[in-house]
Amino acid sequence: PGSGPSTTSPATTSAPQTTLTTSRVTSAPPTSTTSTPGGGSTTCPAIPGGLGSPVSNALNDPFTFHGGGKVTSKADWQCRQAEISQLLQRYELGTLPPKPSSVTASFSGSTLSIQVSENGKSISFSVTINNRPSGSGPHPAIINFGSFGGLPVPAGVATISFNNDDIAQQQSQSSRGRGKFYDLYGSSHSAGALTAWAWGVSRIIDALELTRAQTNIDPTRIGVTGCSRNGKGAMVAGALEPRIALTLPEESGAGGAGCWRIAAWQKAQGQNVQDSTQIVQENVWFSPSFNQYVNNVNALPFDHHLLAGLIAPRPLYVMENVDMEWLGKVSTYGCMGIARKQWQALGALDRFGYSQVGGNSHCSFPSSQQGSELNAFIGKYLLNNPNAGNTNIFRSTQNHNFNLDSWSPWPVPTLS
Ligand code: MCU
Repeated sequence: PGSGPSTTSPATTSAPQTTLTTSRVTSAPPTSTTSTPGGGSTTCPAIPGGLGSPVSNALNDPFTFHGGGKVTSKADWQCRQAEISQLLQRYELGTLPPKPSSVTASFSGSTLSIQVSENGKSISFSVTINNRPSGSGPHPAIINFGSFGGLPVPAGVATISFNNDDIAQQQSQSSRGRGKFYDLYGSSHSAGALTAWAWGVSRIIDALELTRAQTNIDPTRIGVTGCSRNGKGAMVAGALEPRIALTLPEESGAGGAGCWRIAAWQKAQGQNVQDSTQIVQENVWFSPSFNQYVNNVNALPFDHHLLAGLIAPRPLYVMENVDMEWLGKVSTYGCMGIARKQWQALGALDRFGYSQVGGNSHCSFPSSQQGSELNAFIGKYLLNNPNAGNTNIFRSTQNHNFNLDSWSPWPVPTLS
């Protein structure tokens, strides 16, 4: 009892698995110049308009472009990531603005002050840098969202406290369009809070690049973490900001490490899980543009395995809690188990971790994830210690009887 669904394949729904919508733009040029997540630009297939993908309760194929072509190389993967980012922004997250025209920063005591101007408007915010290691450096740092949870950060790594609510509020529906991001871009900007926070993380990294000599922090070795709603934020920041070197979402659940389709299926089995229809009522984490799809998530050209895939092959370590049904424990297990196939395709399984344990209350980090998991990820990817331990992790203390392959009925290529 209570051990999750016993069915091992996607729920049978009447939705056909291979029907393309008719809204595809056929006159689009076959290629376009795209900025890839790594910051370069390359010639990529044009992104057709419309939902365009098969309506399917199985999770979308990461290795097929929106227009139907196959992803066969690492260069293709960069194009596919740029496309997935655009699709997520269009239908779920809202638009991530480009780097503003002016970003300046100063560091004094432990306070990093950041000023941003765009289109004649300005905002400023600050973050606190604690535990700056002594020694020559430069040193890595982990940006921690807000005040929930917090990871035990090992010696040698500074912590940066980011008051994400200052950038975009998250009290309730009434928080829509409130916070410094919206002071700069307007209260009707399409970005939901998760996107606005990711923008804020990007400005922190801009500021760290400008103040290297003062902070002695290495802007190429920055991790990001947060728990629960702020874990969703950490996941989206890692996905949208390629300068993040290590992404560490803690108990992010639905809207973070969970997939909409799997949560919908769990809910249909009678489980008390947060799903897309509820989450947009509760808060303003997503763009208003997502509202029209929350009852029809099988039509989306992505799910959160592809959000995670924006990070691949950068390292990602996802922590979840088997005791929290609301977060969608089957959904995060399945979603991340399938996300992992993207690191597999890139020959980077030692950069992907999913660990789901129990016995701890929500956002109180359990010691069972510390020594051999969290410390291994931080050691290897922020402290440059190749012998920090095993980082190829996929485990849950509960057997969910979840058939990963039947929810991902596509081949995994080897990309080179
Ligand atoms: C797991 O994150 C959220 C969850 O999505 C909400 O439904 C609930 O209200 O709050 C969680 C949270 O942020 O707890 C601190």
